[in-house]
Amino acid sequence: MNEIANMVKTPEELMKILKAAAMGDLCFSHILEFIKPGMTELAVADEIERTLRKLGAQALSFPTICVSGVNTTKPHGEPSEKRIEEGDLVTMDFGAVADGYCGDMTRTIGIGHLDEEQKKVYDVVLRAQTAGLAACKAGVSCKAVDDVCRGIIADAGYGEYFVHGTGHGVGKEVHETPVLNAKSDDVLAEYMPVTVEPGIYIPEKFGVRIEDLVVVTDFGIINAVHSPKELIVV
Ligand SMILES: [Mn+2]
Repeated sequence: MNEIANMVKTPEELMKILKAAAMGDLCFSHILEFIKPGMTELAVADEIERTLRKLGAQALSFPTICVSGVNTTKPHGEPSEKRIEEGDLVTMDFGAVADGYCGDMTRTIGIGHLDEEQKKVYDVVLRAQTAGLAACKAGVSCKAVDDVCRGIIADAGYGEYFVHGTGHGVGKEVHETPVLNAKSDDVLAEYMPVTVEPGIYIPEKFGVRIEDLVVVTDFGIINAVHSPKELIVV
């Protein structure tokens, strides 16, 4: 098991993580106004990074992901010169560093119009993510949280397409312990910041991921991310 002292954060550290997350929310609301069909993934990724820096980010938690259409099938795809088109899903995964601590959030949105399968998969990921958040509480095993997300996605028939773990701790580094996956023996404790980020990636079609960064407490979570999660089509 990983060292609990490294996973539980002080109030001062948690405030810095909340601040980084707040920058992410402001950035996302700007991007919803900014993003238009015809823009390249790289142009939108650049705008995300420019906006985070303008908000006061001292650095980025990791290179921004902005992928669209078939590129959303790669969970950690890099933004390309591909233009964002009507009918695309767009997945944006990004984070600001505030006072040395990382933010991390992901939202997937639609452009113009979406088909029934895209909407259905979005709904499954959202239900898995919501249930995963509801399962997080001090004393609960990280594997149990992963099981909750994985179970909902498997029951919907997409189990083979959830190809990564459910989440991770966050701090000075964007990927810290605990690890929320099927093999983890970590247990959640009060004041651990963790992400919950299930996804479904259907080869040659599209992918969806939704990620929040939350602080675990004895009664549940305090969600540091407030951006909407109902399906947004711009
Ligand atoms: Mn993450």
